[in-house]
Amino acid sequence: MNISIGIVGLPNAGKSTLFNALTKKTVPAENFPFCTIDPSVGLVSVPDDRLEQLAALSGSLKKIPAVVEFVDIAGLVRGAAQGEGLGNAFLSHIRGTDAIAHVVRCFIDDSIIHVDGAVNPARDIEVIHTELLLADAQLAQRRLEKIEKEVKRGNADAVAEKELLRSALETVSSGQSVSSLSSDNSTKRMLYSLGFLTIKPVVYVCNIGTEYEKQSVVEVRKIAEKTESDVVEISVRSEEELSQLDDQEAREMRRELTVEGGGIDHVIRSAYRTLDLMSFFTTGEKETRAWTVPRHSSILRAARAIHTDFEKNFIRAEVITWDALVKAGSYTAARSAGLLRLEGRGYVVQDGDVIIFRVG
Ligand SMILES: Nc1nc2c(ncn2[C@@H]2O[C@H](COP(=O)(O)OP(=O)(O)OP(=O)(O)O)[C@@H](O)[C@H]2O)c(=O)[nH]1
Ligand SMILES: [Mg+2]
Repeated sequence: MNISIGIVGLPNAGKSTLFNALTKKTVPAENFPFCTIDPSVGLVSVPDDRLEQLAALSGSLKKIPAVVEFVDIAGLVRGAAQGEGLGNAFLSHIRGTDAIAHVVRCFIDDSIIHVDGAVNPARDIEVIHTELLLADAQLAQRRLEKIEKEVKRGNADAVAEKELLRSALETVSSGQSVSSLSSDNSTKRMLYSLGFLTIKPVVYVCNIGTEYEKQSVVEVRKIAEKTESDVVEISVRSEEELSQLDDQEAREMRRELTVEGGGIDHVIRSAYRTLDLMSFFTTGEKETRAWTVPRHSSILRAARAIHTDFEKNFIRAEVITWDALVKAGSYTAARSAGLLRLEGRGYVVQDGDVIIFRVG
């Protein structure tokens, strides 16, 4: 399963432009048979220098990065939850994603229409947030009606769900996201599976263009702070233009435009971090590959990321951190220096581990 991020925001905020810039960096199709998705869904590789260094060490024929799926969602407008604009269809696209990249217009350009007449990031964020809260309120209400019969019958699961739905409804009615409701993991999972939108983590992407007021970004940061969300500042249009040049040309152009490098990479990394994911690696002559698992995963969970048989038939693993391996120069050198640790079922994988699985 791919991790997927929905690009959300008002019309003309720069979502599709961001999507295009991101997907120019997309992974080669042959590595990913599922790569041909519809035009608004793209797989983007997570930039990772560790992968490069490990591939060089092993002389790998192939490098396979971790990937994140981005989904370009059409602009939400006030009233979307009531079916305005393209309304509910878009809310359901957001429902299918794991996290939200919220593009906020900060750039000033009179030739690009703003649906509310003027640039105002705090108001824009509020408009989107309100629609998501309304959609969540409707979801809770509908679900409450649906389970009422079971509740009356005394079904314990339904009674517990009703309790949870009622607190979710109360929370969103008071203007708070469902994510503020609980930090306990099993409750969170349940809220996720019920399909709430405001439980999803958010990365704010300030589209600063080539002209903007510093205050705009300050306002976005203030809002993001409340939920400990990441903020990335980029000029989406410049990034899209730069993504069409080769590396050398892009470097020169950046100097001319005084646009800092790595803006798009920040968005990708930030999404990855927001979802509390980490990577472990496998490396050899055939390929070096980054695998994505949730932080604090057990070695068995890591084995499952590769293949369910690896989890079932797991015997033990040989583990080394990526930098120790690169420093040693080769697996053989690392092994003879006693740097490979033997780990059993109880091991908790660390970000950057390089692993050899021994399976029966
Ligand atoms: N000046 C300026 N224009 C931009 C920038 N980013 C995007 N635009 C322009 O704004 C217009 C809308 O951009 P899109 O990326 O299509 O916006 P969107 O958010 O996908 O809009 P909808 O799909 O309608 O919701 C286009 O004409 C872009 O070229 C920017 O950084 N500066
Ligand atoms: Mg668009």
